[in-house]
Amino acid sequence: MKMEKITITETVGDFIARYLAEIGVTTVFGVISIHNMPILDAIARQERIRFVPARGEAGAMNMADAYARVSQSLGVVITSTGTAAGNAAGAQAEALTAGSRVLHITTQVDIEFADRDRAAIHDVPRQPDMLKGVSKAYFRMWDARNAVGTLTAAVSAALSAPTGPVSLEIPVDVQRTQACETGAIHAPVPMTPRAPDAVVEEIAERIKAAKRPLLWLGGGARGASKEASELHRRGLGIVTSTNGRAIVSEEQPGNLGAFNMTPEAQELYRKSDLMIVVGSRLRGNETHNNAMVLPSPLIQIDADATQGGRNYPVEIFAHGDAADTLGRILELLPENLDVDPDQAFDIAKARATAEGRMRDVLGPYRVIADELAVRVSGGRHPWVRDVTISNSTFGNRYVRIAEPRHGVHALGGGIGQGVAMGIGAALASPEAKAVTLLGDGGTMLGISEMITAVEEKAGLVYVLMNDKAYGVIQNIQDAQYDSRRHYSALATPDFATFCASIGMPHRLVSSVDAFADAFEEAVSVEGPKVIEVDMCAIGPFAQAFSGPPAGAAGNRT
Ligand SMILES: Cc1ncc(C[n+]2csc(CCOP(=O)(O)OP(=O)(O)O)c2C)c(N)n1
Repeated sequence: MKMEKITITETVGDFIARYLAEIGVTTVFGVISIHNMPILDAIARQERIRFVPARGEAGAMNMADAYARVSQSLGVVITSTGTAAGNAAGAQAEALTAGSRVLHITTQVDIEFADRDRAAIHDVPRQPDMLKGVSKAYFRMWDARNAVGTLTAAVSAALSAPTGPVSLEIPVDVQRTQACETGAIHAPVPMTPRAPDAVVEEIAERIKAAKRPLLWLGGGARGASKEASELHRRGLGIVTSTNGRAIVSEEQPGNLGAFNMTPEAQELYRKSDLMIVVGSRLRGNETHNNAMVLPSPLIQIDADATQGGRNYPVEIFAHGDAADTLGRILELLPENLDVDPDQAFDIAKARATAEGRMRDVLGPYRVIADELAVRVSGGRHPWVRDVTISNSTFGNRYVRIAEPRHGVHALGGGIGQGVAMGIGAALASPEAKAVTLLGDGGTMLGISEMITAVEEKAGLVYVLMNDKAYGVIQNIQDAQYDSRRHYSALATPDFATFCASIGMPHRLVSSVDAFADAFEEAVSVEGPKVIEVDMCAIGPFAQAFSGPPAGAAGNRT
């Protein structure tokens, strides 16, 4: 093979650090280890990237995930081989579920020992299999000559629709070798699929003929706010998944938001003569496991070809980018559609009814829900939520957000990711603090990252709903297991003492009337602060929430 002439200027570790900075990465999360030190040492020496040392790889992954969601750019996490990469896997499952643009750079033992089960330190012989299970795509940088190609491919894969976390293994000896000279580094440009003209034309015709058309927007339509809002203005009603909230402003009366499973929503679906689902998985917990009847005909637009007709039979499937496809449909539509003028009023009524019913369930907590509902969107805060009753009831649907990127929650339903997600969201939002809703059970999984929040002076308000239990589990035990409350009582630290020991400001709220003042104070101080809501002092919700599966009466998780 003819070797090209190269000028050796840096190691692969140095090159990786330089590559990331050149393509615009400013923040990287991770945990240092012998197997990633050539990269992290280079990041530190080059001083172009902020490295956030997390307490664990799961937290680092959750931070990178939330950072990616809020910044709408690449989130980067660096872990080590074996246990470290495994620690990140649960959090990466969530990034995969959410389709987050995450680059997971992990490592490998020296290439000579990799995949051979030769018992090198940190070796997991089938690490690639593990990574493949939680990745959109998996890559290995086999040697220095692969460096620019593999990095470009991995970043492109993470950013291109359908977006998702990508794992890249870089063996430690490869990191240490001299890099090959490369040309200028170009930031990868995401590729988006384009729906065929004939399909776009057919969808436009269907819309023109419909009297009560509805647009169901999922997280995949987050980039199509302008187009979806214009379709709404021309006459389409809006309903969203929890991840598709605020793509069209929820201040619009014709937007049902994520109250998508209530009896009133189902009545709207019965009356509708066309639904177009854009960028949504139609998840089980938002469709009664796909048993909920949606309007007919059903049309689907998705950048992910594998999703075509997966959960519901559809008449037309457009494989295309949401913004591009909706934009081209708009060009074929009249300024105002000839639709039933009652539909927008029916939607407003359905939303008000659902919100009223939800507030009734809250009992005393409606004071906190109302305060957050106004403050979160008004202050343009990212709204990060762990899996806790307060999110399942008011957080997921009632508290409004100003922009879709502000909504961050565990789509996969895994508890314990909120503490770290709050940090990632905060670092991606220097303009407004990330407000982060936690349960005490979830907090225990991520609590070590509160130290990271303090160290990084992350602009955060943690609202910790402390009921000293796995509350939702106890409610399920009461409803389905004759109140046998096994394993669901929870010993937690005294949070005030814990916070004091790590330099985290803390305030206990024992009456709902004290919440507004505590919140005001927390958003106005620098850095993070915990507001602990003492639910044992305040008392129960008016109605117990017993989690999924959802009854026909309304939305659950
Ligand atoms: C990773 C993970 N482990 C376990 C569960 C099961 N689970 C669902 S909710 C919950 C309790 C959460 O408790 P807490 O954070 O205190 O919130 P609460 O239910 O009290 O509102 C548990 C254990 C889960 N969803 N995810």
